[in-house]
Amino acid sequence: MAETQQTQQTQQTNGLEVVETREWLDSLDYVLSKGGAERAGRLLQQLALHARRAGGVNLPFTATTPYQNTIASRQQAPFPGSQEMERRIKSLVRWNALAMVVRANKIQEGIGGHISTFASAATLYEVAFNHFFKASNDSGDRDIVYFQGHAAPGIYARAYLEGRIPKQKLQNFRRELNPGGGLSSYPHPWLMPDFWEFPTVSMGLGPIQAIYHARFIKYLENRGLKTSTGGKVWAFLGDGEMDEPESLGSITLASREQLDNLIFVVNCNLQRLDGPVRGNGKIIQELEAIFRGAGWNVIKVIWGGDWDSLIHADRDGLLVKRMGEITDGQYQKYFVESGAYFRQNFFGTDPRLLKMVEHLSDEQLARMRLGGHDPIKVHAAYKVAVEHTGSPTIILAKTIKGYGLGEAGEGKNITHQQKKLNEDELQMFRSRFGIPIPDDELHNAPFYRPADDSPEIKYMQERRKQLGGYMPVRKNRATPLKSVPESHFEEFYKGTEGREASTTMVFVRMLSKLLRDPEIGKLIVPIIPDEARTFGMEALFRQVGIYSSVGQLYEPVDMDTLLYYKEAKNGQILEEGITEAGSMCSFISAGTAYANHGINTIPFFIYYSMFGFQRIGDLIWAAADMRCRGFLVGGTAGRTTLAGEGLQHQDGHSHVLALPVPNLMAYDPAFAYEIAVIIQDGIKRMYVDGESIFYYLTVTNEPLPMPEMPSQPGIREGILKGLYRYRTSGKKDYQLRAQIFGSGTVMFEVLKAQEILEKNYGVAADVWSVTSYKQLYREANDCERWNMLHPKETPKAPYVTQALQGAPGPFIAASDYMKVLPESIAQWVPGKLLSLGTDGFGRSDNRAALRDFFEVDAKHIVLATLTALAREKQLGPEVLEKAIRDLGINPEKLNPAIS
Ligand SMILES: Cc1ncc(C[n+]2csc(CCOP(=O)(O)OP(=O)(O)O)c2C)c(N)n1
Ligand SMILES: [Mg+2]
Repeated sequence: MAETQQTQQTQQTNGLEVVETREWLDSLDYVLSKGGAERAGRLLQQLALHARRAGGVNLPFTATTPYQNTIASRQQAPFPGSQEMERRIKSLVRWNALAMVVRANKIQEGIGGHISTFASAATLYEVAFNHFFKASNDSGDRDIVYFQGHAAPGIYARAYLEGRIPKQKLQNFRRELNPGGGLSSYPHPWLMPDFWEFPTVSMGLGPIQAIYHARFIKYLENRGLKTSTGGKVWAFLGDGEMDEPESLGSITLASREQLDNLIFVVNCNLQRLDGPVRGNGKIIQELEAIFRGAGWNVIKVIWGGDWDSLIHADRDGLLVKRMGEITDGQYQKYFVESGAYFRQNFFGTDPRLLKMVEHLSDEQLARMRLGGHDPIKVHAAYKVAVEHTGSPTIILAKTIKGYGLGEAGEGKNITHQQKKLNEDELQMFRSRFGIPIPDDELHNAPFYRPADDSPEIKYMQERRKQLGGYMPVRKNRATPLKSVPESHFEEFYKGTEGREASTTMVFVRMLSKLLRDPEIGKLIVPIIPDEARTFGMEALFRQVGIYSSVGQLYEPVDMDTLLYYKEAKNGQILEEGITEAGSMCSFISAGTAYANHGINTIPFFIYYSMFGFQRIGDLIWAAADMRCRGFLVGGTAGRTTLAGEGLQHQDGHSHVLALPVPNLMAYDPAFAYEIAVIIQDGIKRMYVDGESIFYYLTVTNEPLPMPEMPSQPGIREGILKGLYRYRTSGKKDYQLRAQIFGSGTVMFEVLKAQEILEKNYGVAADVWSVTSYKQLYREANDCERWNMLHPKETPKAPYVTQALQGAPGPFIAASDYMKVLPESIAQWVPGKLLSLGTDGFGRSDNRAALRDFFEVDAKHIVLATLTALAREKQLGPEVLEKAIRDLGINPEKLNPAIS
């Protein structure tokens, strides 16, 4: 009896609550209709405040909004184009993208390719191509688009319909080496320099680059190097890709810098390669929370127009509540299941929900479109995004992976890898998208392009014409520099006249001179990840200022000092804070501005050499692909030159890691004049001659007297090619001869060894400066291969062989890098080469101790030279034994390479 009473009471309370809720909602509706969204928003804020004051009501924190579209249907902008025409064009693009992959795999099993990524993103791209992507506007500016890498087939398919890519090339998708050429699997400017601008297929590199690119555009504008014209940076990304640390790691920079020129479009097809992105959660909600929290404008495009009337009728929020309960894994299940299953499983939990859809057949239910497949919803979102000011925008669009593939893979876990369709599946796809290809031709998956004067082709051409031309198009938009100013480099040829200077100091001085140059000074972009003081660059703070989009809103603590921390709107230094990845993205933006913006900015990115290739190697690889220009400067370089820092900081391998990057010139200079020659020539090659190369230069912080450039002929050539004779032994009464290579600061140990050898052992050793093993290695390989391919012609001798020809005695190399670096050229050295280097983990100690430990100091170079002579039977082992004793070397010491 008591129980029944209680139930009755609960029902009454519930009933009251329903009535009360309805009254409040009606009142809110009234305010909404009379005062609009803003007024309603203010009212809700006041209500929340009042509730807290009057009743201690604390609204729970929520970073997300309900699982529905951010733009309500009544707010959405009308669609400006012909929906039907655009649907037909999109179908054509879909078909050709699919055919490209299917054909490639028919011709050659296992050649790969992706169908389902573009299938899910087609609407997202097509709406942008037809209505948003600006190739240029009146003032010549344009949108920058980062296309999702493995959606490439769709982008090629469109270019084919536009008449920009011939059928032959489409046929050779992923078979680039076929006669007549083909199309690269993914976006690669190196391989298709007239087409692709950004290599995006290494997940995560697209988003972080887009952020820094958008910021760099503002930098160019604020510094007066570019006029502001409202171009946008678009990045099309995968929802799985958002798990990469690079995807999320810099999003606060975008909001802090108010990058309203940046739009992320995340294709939330809920799947990645293996399966669901968040089977047990909701990726859209998760990303919304992250990006809202970071201050982005978030636009969710979840439900298509088919849902509008249901959502409108959902007065009590039952439907939206149910939408929010379902996990992504379950949504994916609905994509592959029947309408009956959907009805029962999704709506069947509440009779009121079931009632809402009773007028819809199972068939209709199954076809209810998602937001990312609805051009009207997508268009509305883009329009809001491009008009939004004050913060970056992210659009989270829900789609189905493999959309349109049906049984062949729509929404299935295997869909990412699907590249083969049987005839039935092709037929189904063909019919679904209305492609006029007869059944008996389907087995070949032929491409289909209507005539130039067909309504579809005319429409798409007209749309692109209106928007300024085709996309993507990559080209060099800059005019080359006329020359490199010579005078800034001259002082460095003279050396420091006995004063000690580190090569870092030399470099910084050179940079500061270049910054003063009336022609190229403004084009220099110094980029530093919070290391300026480490490199003694703080004088530049004052000289050219640190870039800040808002200027300096505070009184700097060191205002009364000469070198105060000066931030300015037109500041030139990009002081990035502790992010090598972000700094590298700035480097790429500046180093590719010649192509992207027609501006010859010359980036100098200065960082701890250990945190370059090792940490952000993939971005350096991307820079190479992008034909990026500029100078990467590895500071505090060398395993034994950086004193005290130990294992994590001492770099003895960045030059080895630089070897694989084909268009990267890597130098390990010892002297000021070498740096001057390399930088001067580098600017000329990149910005006057327009070569697609960039530079890696190591500089060190050991103060040493910088010598004058020797006056022998060919020295500049030697520096640039990688090797020249720096000092011939002056010893006349020698018994023995040897040749020693030195690089970086270890060169100074080599010079000391030269003296000891002359004085104590009767050895006349010549000293060679090796500025670049990489250059020597590459050139020698080039000769080697030419000789192999031209057996009857006079063989070419590599530069290193020619330069060393006739130099008497064995060869010894010492550097602050791994032994393998000199050994990479051993076969072209005309004699035996013994290499000393710094294999192993670093230690915290001073330079002398480190060089002893790694066996690259003068005494070890002496011993190595004597050993090399002994191996040629010019000395006996007793001399070596005595030398070991005299030099104070412990023969039982630990092997640094493995300790
Ligand atoms: C750094 C990196 N790791 C792994 C891959 C291999 N890969 C290519 S696509 C893909 C799945 C992508 O899923 P998502 O980002 O959701 O894109 P979708 O195809 O679903 O649009 C993976 C793992 C890659 N390209 N880059
Ligand atoms: Mg995905």
